[in-house]
Amino acid sequence: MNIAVVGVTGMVGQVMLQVLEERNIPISNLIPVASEKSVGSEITFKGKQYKVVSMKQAIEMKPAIALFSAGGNVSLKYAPEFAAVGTTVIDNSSAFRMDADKRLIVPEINAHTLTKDDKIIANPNCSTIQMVLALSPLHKEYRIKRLVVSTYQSITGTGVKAVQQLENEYVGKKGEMAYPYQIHRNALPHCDVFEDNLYTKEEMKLVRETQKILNDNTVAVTATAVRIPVVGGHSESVNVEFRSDFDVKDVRRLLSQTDGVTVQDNVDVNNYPMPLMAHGKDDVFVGRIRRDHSQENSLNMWIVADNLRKGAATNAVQIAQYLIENKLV
Ligand code: 11C
Repeated sequence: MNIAVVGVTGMVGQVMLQVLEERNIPISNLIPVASEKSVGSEITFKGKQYKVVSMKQAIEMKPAIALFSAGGNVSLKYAPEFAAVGTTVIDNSSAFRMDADKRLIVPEINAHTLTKDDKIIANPNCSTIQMVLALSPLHKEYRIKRLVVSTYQSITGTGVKAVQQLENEYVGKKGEMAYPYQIHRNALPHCDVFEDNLYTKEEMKLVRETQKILNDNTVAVTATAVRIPVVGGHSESVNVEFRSDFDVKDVRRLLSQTDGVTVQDNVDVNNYPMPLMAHGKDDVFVGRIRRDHSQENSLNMWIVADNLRKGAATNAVQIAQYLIENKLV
């Protein structure tokens, strides 16, 4: 099977290669694609060298699957061109996520809705993926009424320019700024651009994408997304109000039975999820599970995941794996 990785030189593209390799996806020919300035350079995959090709060359090769992570504009322009030659595109940008005719997939939750006709499949935003994966089994059992989420997001979500900014600030060096302010020793209540409603786009993704993935527009969501000087993963403090009551023990049991979720919740030994330990792992880690005594049927929890893995590359590769295993490509 020919698989293209579009945006192969970017942070998510690089992790996509790692995950494709780790999961032993049956690839007869890898097609690494990047912007014109990288065309002709070489990347290593499974110990073999591959030349980076242009978008046009990649489309001519008609790959079965193209994993896209090169920004929304590239996706808007080229994903339909790949789809037109029969390629199934798995797009990590926000370009198609809210299109009514495009699937927004977290495989453990809704891969079963995919068909051969889905030629452009959207990968959700990182902060949404980790939250919905933990919430989906609880929604099925107790029906979520409202979510209040605050995120603590890794600079790797912004990209390599932000990582460079933090590294420069750490050693007191001047350089290009990814953010309007210093990120070292700081917290910016500002992820992505502000919308007219005074929320950021990142915050509104948590609202809209959650409703779409849970297939339930009655779930009310309000979010504050914060960038912190951390690499390794996004953390989220989530307050959940359910329609029916629950037992915290059952919540822990449901979560520990959920594919892709690891419960780390023993405060007696200071056991709780942190981005430092989630880094490089594919699971979503959940801890600090406790009843919210200020309101009925309510729960607090802390959710951490590697935003470049389950939040992006791993989720996309899992979609590819599902398509291959179910002969949908
Ligand atoms: C962040 N969630 O951490 C973003 C990065 O819509 O896929 C990914 C943006 C997206 O800033």
